This record gives sequence, C-alpha cells and structure tokens, in this order.
Amino acid sequence: MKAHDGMYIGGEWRAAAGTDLIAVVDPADEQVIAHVPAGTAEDVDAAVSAAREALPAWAATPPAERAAKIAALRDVLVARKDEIAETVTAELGAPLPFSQKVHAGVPILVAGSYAELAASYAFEEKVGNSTVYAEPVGVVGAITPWNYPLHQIVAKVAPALAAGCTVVLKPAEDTPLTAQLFAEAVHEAAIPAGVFNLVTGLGPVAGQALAEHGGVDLVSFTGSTAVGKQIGATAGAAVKRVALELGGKSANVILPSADLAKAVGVGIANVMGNSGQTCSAWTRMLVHTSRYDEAVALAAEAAATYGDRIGPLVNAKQHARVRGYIEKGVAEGARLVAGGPEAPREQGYFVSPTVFADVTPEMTIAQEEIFGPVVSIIRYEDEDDALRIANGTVYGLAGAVWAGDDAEAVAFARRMDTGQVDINGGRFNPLAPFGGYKQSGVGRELGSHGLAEYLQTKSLQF
Ligand code: TXE
Repeated sequence: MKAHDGMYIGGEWRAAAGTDLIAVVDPADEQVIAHVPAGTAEDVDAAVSAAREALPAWAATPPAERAAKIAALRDVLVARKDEIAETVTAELGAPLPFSQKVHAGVPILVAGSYAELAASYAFEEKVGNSTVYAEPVGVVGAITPWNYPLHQIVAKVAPALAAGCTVVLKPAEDTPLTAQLFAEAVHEAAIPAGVFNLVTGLGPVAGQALAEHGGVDLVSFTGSTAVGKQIGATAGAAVKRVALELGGKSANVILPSADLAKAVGVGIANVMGNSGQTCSAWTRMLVHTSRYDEAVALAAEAAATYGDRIGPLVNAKQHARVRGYIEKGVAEGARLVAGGPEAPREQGYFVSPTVFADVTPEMTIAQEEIFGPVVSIIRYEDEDDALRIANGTVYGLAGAVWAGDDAEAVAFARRMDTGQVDINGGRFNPLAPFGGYKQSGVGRELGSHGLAEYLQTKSLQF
C-alpha cells in the first residue's frame, strides 16, 4: 500500500476504516495534488490501541537506546531533506528556498537536540532521602497545524519519544503529505511498531476523537485559540495532561536608541517569512513617536521588496480571512502604506505584503491574530506606554526588543508578559523553551522544558 492510500498504524500502512478522502491542494495554483484518507473514530481507536500496546516496551527502553533511535530518525530527515522541502512547498506553498532552510532544516535541528537530550537528561535524581524518577506520561495524542507542517510534528514527537511516550498524530488536513513522509522516516529509522502512529483526517472528526479518547494520557495541541480552549476543557474534565500552543500577537518593540533600519528590516522579514503564517510573528511594530515617520517609510520600502518572494496563504479560508482583516484595518482608520486587500494574482491564495501605519492599540488588526503578511505600526510616547501596548492583548507568545545595547533591551523584555523575546535580533535556539503566557497557551515546547511536558514524576523515600 502506498503512503497516500493509508494510515500508519502499528508499524504498517493500513487502509482506513472508511472510504472518505481529503483532497490536498497546492495553494499556489489551486490544483488538487493528492488525496489522503479521512480518518474516523475507528481509525483513531486502532492507532491508540497500537500506541498502548507499544508503550510498556518503549517506556522501559533505556534512554540511550531511545536516543539512538531519535538520532536515526534525524539522519533520515537529513537524507530526505530535499523531498521534505518539495512536499512542504507543494502543499503549503512556501517558496522552495524557505522550505529547504526552515521547513526541512529546523526539524533536523530539533530532532538532533532531542537525540542528545534523551541521552543526557536526568531521568533519575537523588533529593535528600528520596529518589525521584521522571517517567513517561503514557500515550500522547498530538494534533498539529499546517503552518510549519514538519516542525510542529517533530516538536511534539521527538520529545515524546525521548521521554518514553508513544504517540498518535493527527496532522492538519491541509498538509498531510509531509506527515506521511514523516511516518515513512519513522519506519526507515526502525522505530519499533506502534511507538508512532499516524491518522490523517478532519479536525472535528479524527482530531476530536483523539482529544476525547480515554486511552490517551496527554493531548498536545497546536492551533487556533478557539479549538485549544475546547481541547483544554475536554482534557480538564477528564483530568488529563494537556499542552496548548495557540495564537499570538507579538510586539516588536523598537526603543529610541535602536538601529532603526535593522530593527525595521528584520521586523518586516520576520512577518513576511512563511507569508505571516507564524504564531510567534512580530505583527505589531512599536515605534517611538520621534522616529515613527522614518520607521513607516523604511517598513513600506522593505515590504515592497517582498513582492515576488512571498508564497500564498495555505487555503481559500485563510485567504478570505486575511483579506477581510486588511479591509477591516482600512475601515477602522489605519493607513495602508504597502499592499492591500486586493489579490495580487488571479490564481493562488496570494496576499500582498501589507503594512499599516497609524494603527492604534485597540484596533482589530492590533488585537487579533491575522495569520497573514500584515504588519501594524503603532506609535508610543515613552517606555511605559510601549510596555502597556506590548502587554495589551490577550496573547503573550513571543516578541522582540531592539535597543542601543543588550542590557537596555533585556530590562524592557523582563517586563513583557510573553514567553520568548529576541534581543536585538536574536538567533534561533532549538534548546530554548517556546510557549505562551496568557491565552497563547499552556506548556512549553523545545529543549528540556519541552521534554518535561511528556514526563511525570514519582518519588521513593528511603
Ligand atoms: O486552525 P485549527 P485553522 C490560528 C491562526 C489561524 C487560525 C485558524 O490564527 O488563522 O488559527 O486556523 C485540528 N478537535 N492558528 O482553522 O482549526 C485541525 O484539524 C480536535 C495558529 O487551521 O485550530 C488541525 O490539525 N482537533 C496556529 C489543528 O486542529 C481539531 C497554527 C489546527 O487547526 C478540531 C494554526 C477539533 N474540534 C492556526 N478542530 C499556531 N499556534 O501556530 C480542528 N482541529
């Protein structure tokens, strides 16, 4: 059976219980490129059973051996890097160089970091007269979105496997082909049957069945706040562990002493990469009133250079939604200085890189996650004002601070209600915990904090 025809359950590709299919569309030209099975509760049941069956042996596998398997998986991802990049480009629409560098490249770093962490983590610790064991939580139900099709999967599966958990993955319906490629990589890495299982399907059907399944001990979800709240409520009612990585409205705070051209240039690139479909994107640019006009001019110029380098949005729904937000920005009185709501091409779900000036903190475009290539530039009077604006949304996922020196930026960043801040540009660190304050979520991904999500502790007293 070819991957596209089935689900990966118990170490093999199996036909789905039902016959319904999901069409996979290339968002750059709106053509159907493949079909995958639409899984049902029955498929989820079979996958959870396989994961439960595999759990005792995998949990008892010495961490060094689990590490070796994750390292083998990483090596397969390296060997199949081009294929991964091409698949992400086909179903998400990201330009190929971005897919190669980010969509295929980052998961390799993350898988590598968990191969190392699995080997070095203190799963057993002496605390006074006690020994504390970190044990796997059990069977994980992972529900992932489409915006970083492989990264979102690896950021859950690699730490879960490192912890000794087994996994059932329900990937986003827009990007199931990358998930199938990942399952092939798991198989090639000789990870034991049932340790990782894949059920493709629709959110309200397969996703919901997985989140509600009694055989799942922990649900790790990344996606919209609305669905996250629902999953959190279901998990709470069942007293089940849950990790939620939800939306964001992150602030890019440019203090008066900053290198303005750099802060604006990197700030625009941060949002335009992946066409703005990044939960941690710095979608609000906060600029001191004394440098506001200069920043607006630089931002408009930077956005214009993105014209041909930006991919489409993932689907028709997101296309309509993002353009609707741009129209709302205009209607509420913000000033368009780049882009706009008109679709720049007849075919494909493209949106022009868009920059709004004269955005006030209470406008819809400054409060809600747009998830498109749209930057809102907001003026502030002093640092307290900047902090009030930066912290003035329901979200708290990421952010950036730019200043003449790092110490000044750090002092501001420490007052921000947000989980991750880049200081004067920052650099990606696969070991740094990533996750939200406030309604951006519960729990952390990446590094040892990400591993700890999949562990529970037992203490023995002597
Ligand atoms: O998300 P959904 P959508 C935000 C972003 C975007 C908006 C909508 O603002 O514009 O959400 O995107 C599964 N039970 N983010 O509609 O529906 C679904 O199948 C269980 C932020 O694509 O939340 C998919 O696998 N699962 C974000 C996953 O949830 C359900 C990334 C996410 O889809 C379900 C994506 C249900 N009832 C969107 N309904 C981020 N934080 O990075 C859906 N799903």
